[in-house]
This record gives sequence, structure tokens and C-alpha cells, in this order.
Amino acid sequence: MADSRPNILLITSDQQHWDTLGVTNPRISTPALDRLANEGTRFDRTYCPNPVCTPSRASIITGLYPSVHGAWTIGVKLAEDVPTVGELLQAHGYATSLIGKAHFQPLASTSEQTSLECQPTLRDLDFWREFAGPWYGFEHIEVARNHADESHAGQHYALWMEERGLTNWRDYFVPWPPEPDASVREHSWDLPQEFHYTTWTGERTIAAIERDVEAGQPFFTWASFHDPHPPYLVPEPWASMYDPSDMEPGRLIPDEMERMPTTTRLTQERNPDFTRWLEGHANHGFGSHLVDDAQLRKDMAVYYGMISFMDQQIGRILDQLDEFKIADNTIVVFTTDHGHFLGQHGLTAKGAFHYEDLIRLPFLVRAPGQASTGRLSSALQSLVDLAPTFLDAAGAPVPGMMQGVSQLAVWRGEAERARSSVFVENRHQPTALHLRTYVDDRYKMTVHRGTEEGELYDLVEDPGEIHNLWADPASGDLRACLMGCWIQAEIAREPTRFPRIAHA
Ligand SMILES: [Ca+2]
Repeated sequence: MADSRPNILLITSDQQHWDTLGVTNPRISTPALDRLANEGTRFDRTYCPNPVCTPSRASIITGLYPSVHGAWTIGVKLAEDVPTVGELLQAHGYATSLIGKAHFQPLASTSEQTSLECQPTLRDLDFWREFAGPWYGFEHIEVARNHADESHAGQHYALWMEERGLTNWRDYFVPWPPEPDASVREHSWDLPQEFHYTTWTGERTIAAIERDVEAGQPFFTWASFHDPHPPYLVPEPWASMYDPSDMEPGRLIPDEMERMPTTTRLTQERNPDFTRWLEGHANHGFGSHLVDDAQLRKDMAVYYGMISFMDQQIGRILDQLDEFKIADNTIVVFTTDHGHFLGQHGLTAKGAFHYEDLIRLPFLVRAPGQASTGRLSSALQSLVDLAPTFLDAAGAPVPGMMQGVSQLAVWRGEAERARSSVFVENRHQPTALHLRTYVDDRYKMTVHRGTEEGELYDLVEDPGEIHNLWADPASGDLRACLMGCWIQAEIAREPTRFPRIAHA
């Protein structure tokens, strides 16, 4: 009898604003993602568990919030003994692969936190020739750590460039070891697109799927694209696909900063002093966000080009699912690890600013057994829900330790929703920079550790998040009421290591 367990294909980008899909934004071309939306469901209320790479990615594979899985920010390793969805699916008979960006480990290595994702290992191609998993539940990995021309380039991606004949690949990347006089590339990259890591991720994802199809094994494959994470740099034709003058960046609304916490307000100064929030390594986004409009438009045009390039490769992958005749039995999920600012609220890129631009995600699902197609759902979801939902779809038990909830019935259109709130954590320093956000259907509240400052938005009345109601005297009752809901939700997300099996 044919194996009826569905294949699971997770496709992610890195740092993609929710409003960069052709189905919601006519200024960008994403035919493959539009196809997924039209053949499946678009969810417009999905949130990251943390707006930083490592913690969010670790949540995807563990089903745990960062405060529980332990990789609480970048530069911290995800412990290799934390159970992952890949291990559980593998035990259930699945082939598991990760192609693209991992970022589960820091750019440094110590005896306590040994890392494969640091130099000189990243460029030790003899090592990567021999090592392709198992790693964090993926029995097969092909990974790369760099964004654009960063010096972190190496690993399986470099091996692939060499196999393809680009033996001088190092010339297209920032040198390692560092060379102070190295030139800085911006916007248009002379690396030919056929050697770009976006092409590599698409091609190697197809190869991984083909291998599993030939073996007759159900698969869980994560195609983990690196873009549109800055630097804003992409090969032609993508670099000039969009005209900067056609871009519509977000903007700061007059007076909106007056009601904001100090950390957000300081971003609008020319030389802000953020030293109060430093306890060690640097804080992402804690500097001046004042940017020239022409520069912002150029960056945005390249950012869009990076997404359209990725969309081309996603189209190839979707076509191959049809070619292999497995589309009917493959769950396809598209999302990203967190969002990005393109001028909204006067901000660029990312930082500890929990506006919707940063924490809300594009999220598309095409699922076997779905009730209808081209649907829009506003059911709340978190990336911590991916692992339990994948296990549920595979018919495997969901461990009590997992904090996410299965969204399978929601994905199929059989249930309205699976949760009434989500959390976004963000501990970027041990104590000095530590936020937590509670989001429900209507409201969003953020508490900043060690300060009376906070944020409260009514997302129905104020979807642009212009009016922070936190310190508004008229919102006192609302704030108290939401605090009660918050505590209830905190209690409810406590993991259960074991069930109770006796009276004592
Ligand atoms: Ca990221």
C-alpha cells in the first residue's frame, strides 16, 4: 500500500516584511507565492516568537519559545540536546533535510558552546565535504551562513560553486581573514545569478526532494532561503528590476514618537546614546535610523528584487512537486523568520521595536485535504506552532514539552482558530534589553523589563500603531484587563515534560 503520510515542505525567507507578496502588494511581482496563496490559504495574523534569527529559527524546529529552548538571542547556541521536530519525524519514518540558512550556532566557538557556524570552520571545505548531517534532526543538510557578499560564505554552498566551475568564488565575497582595504559592494552584485545562493537553495531543495521521492519515503524538507535580509545586494537582472522612484517606503507620522519608549524615540536622533542598553555585544538597530529618502528607495528596490529572485526559485520547486506528482500529498508552508522595516515609523531593518512590520509575517499554506482554495484567514498563529502542526499532519504524537499548538484543522479550514493569543519575546541582553509582547485578536501590549515604559495598541482602531495607549489615563482599565489575559496566557504556555501517572 502506498504511504499516505503527507510530505512536508517548509519554505522560508529571512527578514521579509508581511506586505511583500504580489497578492497584497501590486508593486512587487511574486507569481509563485501568489500561486500558493491562490491554491491554498493566506494567513494574515501570524507572528514570530522573537524578531531575531537564531531564537526564531530555533523555535521553528523545537516548538518552544526562546525563553524555554535556550537560544535566547543571536550569538547563543541552540543546545544540541533539545528535541527537534526533525528527530521526531525521522523516528516516524520521514526523511529530513535542511537546505539553505541554518543559524542555530554563533559566529564564535567555546568549549561550552561549540559552533560549526564560525570561522575558520565555515571556510574549511574539507570538513563540509565530509559532513552533511545529522544536525538538529536533519539527517541531510546543505547549509550556508552568509547574507549577500558577507565573509561568512563557505560550507556546502562554496563546494557547490566550485563544482560548478566558479573556483574563484572568494573574489565575489568580503575577504576572510579580513582585509581592511576590501571594496564595498552595494545594490548590484557582479556574482552571476546562476552562482547565487538563492539559485543554490532552489536547486538543492529539488535534488533533496527527488532523492526522497525515488526512495519512496515521506519527507520533511526545509528550504531556508537567505534573502531579502540585508546587505541590499543582488545580481542582475534583479538589482534593476524595480525602479526606486516606484517604491513607496513607510514614513514617520508627526508626533507618533512622543508616546513611545525611550529606545524607540532615540532612533530618530542623529547621534543617539544607547550605551545604557549595552551589557556586552551590540544591540541590533540601536543607532540613528535617519536615512535619506533616495537611499531608502534604492534599498527597497533591491529588497524587492531579492524577493522576486527567491520567488523564481520557489516557482521551480512548486513545478517540480507537480512533475514528481506529489503536490496532492505535500503540505507546503511559506513564511519567514521575522519582518523588516522599510521606513515605517521612521525605522529601517530591525531592532527591538515590536511594530507589526517586524513581528507579523507573510504566511501561506497549501495543504492536502483543505476545504477550499484562495482563502484568507485571520486566525492567530505563531512559528512555535509549526513543529506540533507538522507532527500532527504526519500522525505522530506531539510531546507535552512543545509550547506551540497544532494548527492543522485551521490550515484545512475545519476550525476557525487554534489559539487566542501569541507571545513575542526579545531578550537581546542579559537584563538591559528585554521585551515581551502579548498579542490577541484586537490588542497588542509590550512590556520593557526594568522600566515603567511600555506599549499598548488597539490594532482594530489603530492598525498603523500610531497611538501608543500605554500611558493614556483613559486606557487604565483596558491595560489592567489585558494584564489579566496576559497572565492567563503565560500560565497556559507552561510546558509539560511528563504526564502525571500516579496519585503520588
Ligand atoms: Ca532573520
